[in-house]
Amino acid sequence: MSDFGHINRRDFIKLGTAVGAAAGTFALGSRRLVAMEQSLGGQDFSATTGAERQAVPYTCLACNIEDGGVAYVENGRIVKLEGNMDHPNTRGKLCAKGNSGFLHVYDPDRIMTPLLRTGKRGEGKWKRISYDEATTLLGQKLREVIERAEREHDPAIRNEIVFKWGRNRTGGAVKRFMHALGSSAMLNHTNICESSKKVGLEPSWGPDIESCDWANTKYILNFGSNILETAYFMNPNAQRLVDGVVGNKAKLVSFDVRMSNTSGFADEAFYPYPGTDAAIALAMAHVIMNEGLHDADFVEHWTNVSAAELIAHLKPYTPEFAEEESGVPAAAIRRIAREFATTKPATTFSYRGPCKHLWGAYQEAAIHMLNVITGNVEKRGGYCLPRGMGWPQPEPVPPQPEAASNIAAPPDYPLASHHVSTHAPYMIMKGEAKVSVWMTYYDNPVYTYPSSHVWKHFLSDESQVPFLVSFSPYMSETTELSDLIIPDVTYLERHDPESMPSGLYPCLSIRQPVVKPLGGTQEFRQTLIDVARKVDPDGDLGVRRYFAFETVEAWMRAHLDNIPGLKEAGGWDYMKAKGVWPVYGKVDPGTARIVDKNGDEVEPEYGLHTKELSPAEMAAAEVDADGTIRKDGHAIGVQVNGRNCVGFGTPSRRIEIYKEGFRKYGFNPLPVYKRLPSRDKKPSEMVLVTYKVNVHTQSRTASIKYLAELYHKNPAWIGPKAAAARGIGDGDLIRITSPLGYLVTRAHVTEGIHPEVIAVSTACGHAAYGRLAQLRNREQAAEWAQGGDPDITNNVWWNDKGVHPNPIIRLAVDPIGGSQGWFDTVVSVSKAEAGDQYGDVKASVEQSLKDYEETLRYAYTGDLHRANHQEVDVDWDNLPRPELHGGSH
Ligand SMILES: Nc1nc2c(c(=O)[nH]1)N[C@H]1C(S)=C(S)[C@@H](COP(=O)(O)OP(=O)(O)OC[C@H]3O[C@@H](n4cnc5c(=O)[nH]c(N)nc54)[C@H](O)[C@@H]3O)O[C@H]1N2
Ligand SMILES: Nc1nc2c(c(=O)[nH]1)N[C@H]1C(S)=C(S)[C@@H](COP(=O)(O)OP(=O)(O)OC[C@H]3O[C@@H](n4cnc5c(=O)[nH]c(N)nc54)[C@H](O)[C@@H]3O)O[C@H]1N2
Ligand code: SF4
Ligand SMILES: [Mo]
Repeated sequence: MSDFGHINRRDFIKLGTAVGAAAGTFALGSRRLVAMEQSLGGQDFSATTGAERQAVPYTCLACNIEDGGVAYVENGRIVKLEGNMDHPNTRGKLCAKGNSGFLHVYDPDRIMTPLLRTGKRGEGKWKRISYDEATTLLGQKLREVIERAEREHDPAIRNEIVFKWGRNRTGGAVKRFMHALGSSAMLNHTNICESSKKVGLEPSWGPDIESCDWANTKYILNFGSNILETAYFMNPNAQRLVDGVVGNKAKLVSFDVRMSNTSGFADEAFYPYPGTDAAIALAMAHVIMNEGLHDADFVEHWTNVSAAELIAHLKPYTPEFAEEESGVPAAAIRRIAREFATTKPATTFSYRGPCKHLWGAYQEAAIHMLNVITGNVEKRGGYCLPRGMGWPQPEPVPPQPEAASNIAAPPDYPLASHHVSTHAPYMIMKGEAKVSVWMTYYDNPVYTYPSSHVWKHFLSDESQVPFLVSFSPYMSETTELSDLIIPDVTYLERHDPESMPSGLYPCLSIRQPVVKPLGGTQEFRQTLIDVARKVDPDGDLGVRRYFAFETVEAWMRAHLDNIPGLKEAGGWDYMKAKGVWPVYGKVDPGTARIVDKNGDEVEPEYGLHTKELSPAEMAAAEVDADGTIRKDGHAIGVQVNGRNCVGFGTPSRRIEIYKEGFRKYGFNPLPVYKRLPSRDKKPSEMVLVTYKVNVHTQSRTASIKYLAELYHKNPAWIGPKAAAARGIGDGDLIRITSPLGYLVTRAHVTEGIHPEVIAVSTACGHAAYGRLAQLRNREQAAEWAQGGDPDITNNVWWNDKGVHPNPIIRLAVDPIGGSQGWFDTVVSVSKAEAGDQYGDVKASVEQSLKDYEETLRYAYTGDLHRANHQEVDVDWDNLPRPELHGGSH
């Protein structure tokens, strides 16, 4: 970084001289120079006047990593974004998506006013109405449902109010709203995201994700995460991965089914057959345990299994077996296992690659175990617990709704603690739940879900969904089907509290309007306040009292003004000025580490599980025979070597490699490898996988000009042998056919992929989301849109918007974690047929309905469950039914 600054400065002087001489503005150049000399960021100057630009901190949400940013505002317009140097995990750097984030605000196709449908659903005919009219209408619709529930003395009727969200970073606002209305019918997007990872981890050690100490590690095993481009915590993780690999000379070994940019950066990369990571991880564990390379002390004291039990369990998982399943050579598995166990510190990382399969939770649990048996947990340079911070919900907090909702907690998936949202339309179409009002927030299932055509079919049907409301500021594939749109503002114009465990320093951050919401638009929180008041104008329904905030800012104060430490620093006012708390130190320009006043590194805290319970906490506590410390019926810690430690967030406070909760429903309590149906495909078939790219976020950046210019088409990656066998050449038009239908795209022939895999990236091929995303940029903007920006109308040189694969991806859910098996769809690939057009996509709803029935067969209540879990010692004829209550599981 110091070199960078140095070179830049010299260049800058030259530039300043040239510009200054030409334009006669020497003073301007030198003023900027001073700013650059003194700081790495945090100040910016007008290019025209030289005046300092207003700097307003915020938290990025161009993707979900929540980096800290600073917006520079000139004449009321955002002119530049940069990373907040005070954010300990962002360290002053934003990625391409983050840097171009202000284009979300100025998107000419942004919806600038509430809209009421006038034509048929999806026809695109709208009437502009005011926020007052829109919130009144929604308030009435909700009140009708609540009144009917009261009249019929049936709280379950309230569950006809459905709220489905995708990226919900509202700090609990939506849950508060739904609980206030008394409905449990909340659906998130986590089962299409990474829920089986969470369900593999939570019962193992408490939290749903790991935080690796990349920068200080010596060895990294990556299973199916594209850390440098995507991964949860992309920017902060990518920075620290580079710190570790380049700065600390750590070795990176990467398993991905294709040559992702992370695999390309690795010392060694392997292409396993999709869904076989667990076989590889278990084989590595087999080697480590059998060769005595494990951390015997950690296994004995910190897990709920013994070394002997593990060795017995791992017996069948030899490297030769793993080679059979995955194609990764046994010798390599053996060698890497030894290296991983003997290089300290070391860590694994995994994301969607392994877990987005049938039985994905086992895959994650198997990978997790590698860190446990090698004792790398909570060590500097190791595999650490995530570090986040909380904030209180303002009192009064609405109680949990009385009645459980089937669609929020499908009883066939009792372990799926992050819901199974993919199943909702199917369950409703089968009559298992009823909808009166469906609200969709930051959510675009008609584009982002598997068998996305089913969502279009479902949400278009007024008999299934009588009233559909969207809060989106963009006309997405889902929003265009709505009856009512009450547009939110963008993430740069609204308030949210945030805390993301994106590094080893826990911190809080905020979102605040860096400019006034454009054109009279209103933030979602204000809409919630307004609707709650209109549902319950007199307070007789008990809804209004939970939204008694005078302003949204008052709501933020209620979250942040009384947090110990932050309160003394100034609470909300402090956050408005700084954007993040606490500030740990400064970024050292030479090492990019966080340092104190003396230049010494501010070390993150490690060994969180070994923190000792205080005498006050131990008072009246009891210790059971296994060492678990209990108080008031709760496990609060564990005794290890005579010390009373807090331990992990599991029932025994140890790491539970053995999960009794899994066994209860006939799943294997220990991590196992299950051969997937896709592993037994015909040799002529291929497995379709999808992946994300560095410059796009899900369904929501195809309309961002800077990003679309960088990446707008997504030809299918296919290996040279697979292509040759089908007579396919690079760039040829091809058909990818699944049991649901087919799509027509182009081939990108590359060595960088497993020979039996075909990969199509997501984020392209939009059928809505503004003119640029659809390449209809020469058309006029809609009358409800912001309009303007000739850059989009006249300055687009590409003519390919890509092809979206989701309609042909089959619904297939992990019966444990409830997660969609994105990477399980078996396809055939051929040259396009006569008459095929690039971009053709056909998919059958009927066939998807059959897939729904098929995937239920794997659920613990289904006929295929027992056949797949012969080995589990459980009373198969008397598996329990889950206990359901309001809220969720
Ligand atoms: N084929 C394939 N499909 C995938 C994936 C994949 O890898 N491959 N990845 C999956 C994953 S991991 C996830 S998490 C999901 C994500 O899928 P979704 O949860 O559906 O999320 P997004 O596409 O990020 O955004 C949803 C919508 O939010 C709305 N929106 C955008 N900005 C704002 C705003 O400021 N305010 C409000 N109120 N709304 C806004 C827009 O209408 C946008 O379409 O997609 C999944 N789908
Ligand atoms: N740029 C960008 N960053 C993002 C997002 C974004 O949209 N854009 N979204 C964020 C979100 S919501 C999420 S959930 C994360 C997801 O972060 P990641 O999980 O890192 O990203 P994905 O592209 O979903 O999938 C990761 C990789 O899995 C590989 N893969 C597929 N099947 C297998 C398999 O069986 N085994 C192995 N080993 N690999 C396999 C794919 O080739 C792909 O490269 O990214 C986050 N960060
Ligand atoms: S990684 Fe995500 S949160 Fe961070 S700067 Fe990029 S878009 Fe913003
Ligand atoms: Mo995700």
